[in-house]
Amino acid sequence: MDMYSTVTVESEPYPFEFVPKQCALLIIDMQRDFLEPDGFGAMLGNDVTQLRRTIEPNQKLLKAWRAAGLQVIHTREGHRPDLSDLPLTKKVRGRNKTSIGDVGPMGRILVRGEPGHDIIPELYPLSDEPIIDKPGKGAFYATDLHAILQNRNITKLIVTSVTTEVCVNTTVREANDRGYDCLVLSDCVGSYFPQFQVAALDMIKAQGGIFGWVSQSDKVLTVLELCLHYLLNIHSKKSDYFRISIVCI
Ligand code: TIU
Repeated sequence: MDMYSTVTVESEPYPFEFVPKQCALLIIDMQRDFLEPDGFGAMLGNDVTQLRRTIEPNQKLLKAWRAAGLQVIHTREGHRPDLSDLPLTKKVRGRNKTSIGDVGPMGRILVRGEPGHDIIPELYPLSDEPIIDKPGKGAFYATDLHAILQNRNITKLIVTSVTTEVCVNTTVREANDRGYDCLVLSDCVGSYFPQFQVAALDMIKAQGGIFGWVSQSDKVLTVLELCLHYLLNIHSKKSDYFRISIVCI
């Protein structure tokens, strides 16, 4: 078992199989405006603690995924500063006094380059991890995500983050129509609304996994640890062999 072999994660509705090197961790919209207590989400009256509980499990998973040398991709929802990619319908929906593009608690709301639009420091991308800037809810709409995944030979996705019924669900549905298998980790995705968290996960795994699989991060961590132990064993066996060869000479 190594990063190029098929591994199996206990999941619903049945085990999820993937080759680690052909699977990307897709972290959706862990942005300050959605998660921080003084962000746009909180300003609208949402309970950000429902999202913040996902930070720690995502950190653990991200650390292990990076340590295993696997691919990580981050997304951010937001718009050009001139708002030319913002549909009027999205701008006016909700009839809020302050909306996308206006000055909010952390700069202009959901505008690229503004502090609130950026990813929270706890999960900040490394310089070699692609960030997909998306104008919509789905990460495939009007982005180069599909091209990046194809160029990197990625066939499966582990999808995490926020919010479960909005950008996570939309992205998983878009991924399905493009031929990707998706595993969603319930402790790593969050919704402002507990009832939507349950329903959104149920929708993914219903009907034999109509949109994908659902599991928890500890199940993925266990599989990664097994792969790493296997690789460490191989390396230590190789170095034993090397030492023996030197002694014989
Ligand atoms: N990232 C994402 O889900 N965007 C949202 O607007 N989500 C809400 O739940 N509002």
